[in-house]
Amino acid sequence: MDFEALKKYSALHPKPAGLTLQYGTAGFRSKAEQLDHVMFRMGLLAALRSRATGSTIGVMVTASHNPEEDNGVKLVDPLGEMLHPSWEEYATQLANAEEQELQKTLTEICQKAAVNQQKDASVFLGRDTRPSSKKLSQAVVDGVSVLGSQYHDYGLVTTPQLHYMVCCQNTRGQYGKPTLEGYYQKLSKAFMELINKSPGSGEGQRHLKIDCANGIGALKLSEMQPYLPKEVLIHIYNDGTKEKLNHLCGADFVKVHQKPPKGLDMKPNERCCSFDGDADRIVYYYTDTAGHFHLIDGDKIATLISIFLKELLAKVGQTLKMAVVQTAYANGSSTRYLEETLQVPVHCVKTGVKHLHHKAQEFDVGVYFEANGHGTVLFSKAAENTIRQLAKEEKDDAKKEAAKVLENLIDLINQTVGDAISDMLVIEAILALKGLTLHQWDAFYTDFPNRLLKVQVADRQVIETTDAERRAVTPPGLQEKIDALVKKYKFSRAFVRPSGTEDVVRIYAEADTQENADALAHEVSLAVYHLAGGRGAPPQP
Ligand code: G16
Repeated sequence: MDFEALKKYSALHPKPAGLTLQYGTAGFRSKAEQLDHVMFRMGLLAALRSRATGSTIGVMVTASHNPEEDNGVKLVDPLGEMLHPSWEEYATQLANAEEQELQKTLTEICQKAAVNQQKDASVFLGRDTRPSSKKLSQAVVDGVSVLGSQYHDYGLVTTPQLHYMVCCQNTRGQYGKPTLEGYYQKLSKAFMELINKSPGSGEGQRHLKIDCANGIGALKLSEMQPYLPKEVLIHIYNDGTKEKLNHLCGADFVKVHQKPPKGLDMKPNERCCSFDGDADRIVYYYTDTAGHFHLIDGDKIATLISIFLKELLAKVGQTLKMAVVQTAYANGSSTRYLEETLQVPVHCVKTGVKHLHHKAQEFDVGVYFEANGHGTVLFSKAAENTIRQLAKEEKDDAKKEAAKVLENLIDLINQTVGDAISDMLVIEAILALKGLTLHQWDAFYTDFPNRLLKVQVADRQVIETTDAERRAVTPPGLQEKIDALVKKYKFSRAFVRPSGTEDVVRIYAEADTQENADALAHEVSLAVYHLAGGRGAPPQP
């Protein structure tokens, strides 16, 4: 390591003394002006991680669903997964080391993680459309370069595209070509083959309105459009030319507020969906003829995909083990439907794609979705090989056809991480193949009335949770209070947890009526405010 160069470059990206930031649910997130040193240091860390794994590592500059003024960084591991938890700790140490401790901290990480500094290193970079992203991404380049690592800067890409590139690179092209063209070609080819099999194929066009949250999704969808079949007409809204990123639009806004985004005009029964700021989440919605808004969130997406996969797996006659992974935010009605009606095992894990992804890897076919629309499907290598072999060699025509559909799905799904573009195409293909309208899909089950709220506290880390975040362990008395409040309402539950991407505590409540869910969520938010050091004025109903 060239410590002189390190010192020189680090001085160009100084750490504000005393500032500490935590590696959160999906990397670091903060106000953009606080992040220059974090980016430089994550460039350093990516180079070390690359040497430790002997693989290319990804660095994505984005704060996803957060406001435009924020920014953040997500690190991508060799197969396109989120950074391994053992390295999250190193990331936090490195980000928070004061200037004079930087060299020592780096040396310690190299020792603990047995990094061979003679090895080559390679880093892939990407960034979202935030005004601050370009400069912050240059800070990553400085960090990567000062440790002598190679890098390839993809510039503006969606987060899942970067995950995809990293996986393609490290599997030496087995997963696909590590180029945007390769991504568009692989997905559109699989999509085309699926759509051509649908009963309505050739009978006119399918329209879909997409709210791109004024973010990167708009750019990349436009690029992909020429690759898509003419039967599928996508209409892009909130493309970032007029309004601010994520402002009153995007998947997070639609999910939390349960209402349409600004800037997208909806006619009854039109198919609409929203991406989030870096296009790794998607939710669908429509209004009925009476003008009522209907949200189809990640839980319903998981259900649609599970139904379809279960039918196909039954047709190919394979006893592949399938399961669904959710978080505590999953609507109770979805869990019940999956377990009781569909008879698919469901597992609940902590919030964060890394936790869902990890659990889903335990099954032949693991479907994971957060209610907020972040999710994908994982196929084990063995399951994928079996399916591909059946698609090629099976004698029974019906079985062979089902295997081919599964094979196309495997190619269409971005198995590295939740991907709004890929998920949208998967959903469109399933709806077309099954001849389903959004109304029919929505009617699979009825969500229990629910409410999501946020409360600001002085230090959100005072709340510690257990049981996949469904119970609070600290501060003392909070869980007892929540239990007492929940008892007041029928068919109710509630939980609280500190966000790992925003400076807030999140509150979730379900009850028998919307009024009761709202009341319960409000009462729990007051309990958090009073027992966990609320900031500002108490929450209002
Ligand atoms: C990230 C994570 C998601 C998580 C979300 C909210 O999404 O990737 O798994 O659900 O943050 O996390 P929290 O409740 O801890 O703030 P994104 O789309 O913002 O990167």
